[in-house]
Amino acid sequence: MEKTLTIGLTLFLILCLDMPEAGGQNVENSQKSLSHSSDTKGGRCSYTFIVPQQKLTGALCLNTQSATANNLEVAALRAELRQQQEQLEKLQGQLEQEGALAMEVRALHKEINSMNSRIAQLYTQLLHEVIQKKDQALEQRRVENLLLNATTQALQVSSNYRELEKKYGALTSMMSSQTQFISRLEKQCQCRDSTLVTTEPPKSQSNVHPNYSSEANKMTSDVQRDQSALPPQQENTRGVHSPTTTTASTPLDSPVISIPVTKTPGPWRDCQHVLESGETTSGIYLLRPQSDNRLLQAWCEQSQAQGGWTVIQRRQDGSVNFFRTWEQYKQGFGNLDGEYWLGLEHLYWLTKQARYKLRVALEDWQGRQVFADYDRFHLEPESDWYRLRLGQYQGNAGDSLSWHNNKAFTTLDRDKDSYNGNCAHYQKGGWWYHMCAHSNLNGVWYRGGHYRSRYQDGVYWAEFHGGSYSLKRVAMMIKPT
Ligand SMILES: [Ca+2]
Repeated sequence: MEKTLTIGLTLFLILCLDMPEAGGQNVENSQKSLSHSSDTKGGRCSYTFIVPQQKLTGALCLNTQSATANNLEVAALRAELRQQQEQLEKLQGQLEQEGALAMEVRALHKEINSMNSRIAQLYTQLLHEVIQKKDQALEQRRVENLLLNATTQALQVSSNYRELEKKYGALTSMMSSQTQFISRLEKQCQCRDSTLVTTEPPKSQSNVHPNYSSEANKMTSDVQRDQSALPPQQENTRGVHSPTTTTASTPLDSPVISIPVTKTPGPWRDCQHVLESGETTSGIYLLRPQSDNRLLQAWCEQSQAQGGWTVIQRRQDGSVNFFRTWEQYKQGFGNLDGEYWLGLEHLYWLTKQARYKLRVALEDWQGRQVFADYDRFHLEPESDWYRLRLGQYQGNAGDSLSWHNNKAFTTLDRDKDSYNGNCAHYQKGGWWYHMCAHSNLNGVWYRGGHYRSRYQDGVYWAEFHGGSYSLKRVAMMIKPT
């Protein structure tokens, strides 16, 4: 029994020496126990009970190597640890580098995104500019087309104008030749048989002025509608010449064509010249004022008021429309055997060659005849709009023309009057209007005297019958004083 205990103690001591790492306190206790046991070797035998401090489980490793080997192993482990730490540091360095790279990649991504956005923006802008340029190109093409159209139209108008000019020239030439032809015919007729009366009616004044515009014809229709019904004989005689007669007639008689037999063929300066030449028969004569190369025909009134009167205007049946343009009033229109207007240009040249007086002969629907004389009458040239120059009034009709003295002539297409509007437009005829009052012998010929109209547009002489009375017969005549 004692031997067994000794072996057990010895074994325990070995175990305690082999486990230096088990705990400092236990080692110290073991050493104490050992020294105590040694002490007991030399003396009395003693024993010690060793109680394990903790329960050991599993296998117990018993190292039989020496402490040096352990130290070497520890050193090796430490070296490995350092190596691993170095590797770890290296890896960390690499990781850091990779992190920087990742940051850089992210920054690059951002930049790429930004650039993409900018490219998209630039692309949109480019598209917009392209569209805008296309629009501009379209607009330019449109303007070019418009310009081309305008140019084409201008060329067309120019071409039409040239054609009209040619036609006008041809008509003028034809008119001139016709006038000369008529003149020759008249001379031949007079030379062949001075006792016979020619049966060939002369060309009417309207044929002398063929260049009436379609606009005027349209207006003629308009005015004709305004007038009351024309008597049947007017419809029959319009444009048709009555049989020729040598019977002297006053301007207030029924319209007849009269080509008097003359001792000389003319032309004469005016009807006073005709009378002085011994031609005492009233009718149509060929005239040519001094300083004027153009021939004209006019009715010479040789029986009334000592004769020698050149009739410049006549109204008697409403067969001719007087609502006409400036050019027509300038050249003259109507029928010499009926209603007509001699023409402002002829009047200008006639009254330029001497001092003339004017007689206005009027007749109402009761047959009462009156007159208004002005001791001086002439017109300024067209450059002054054929301004009226009148002398002193004398007569029994009342003075309805002095109001218009020194006034320019006004037509529907050339307003020269003092009124805000155009008197010729309201009163439907050209006249030397001051304002729209007192007289207009070129208005609408209303049947029966008093008329109803929106405007004062009848053939009226206000100082005779007022403005709303349209006279039956009217004639304006001039004669040198
Ligand atoms: Ca006016």
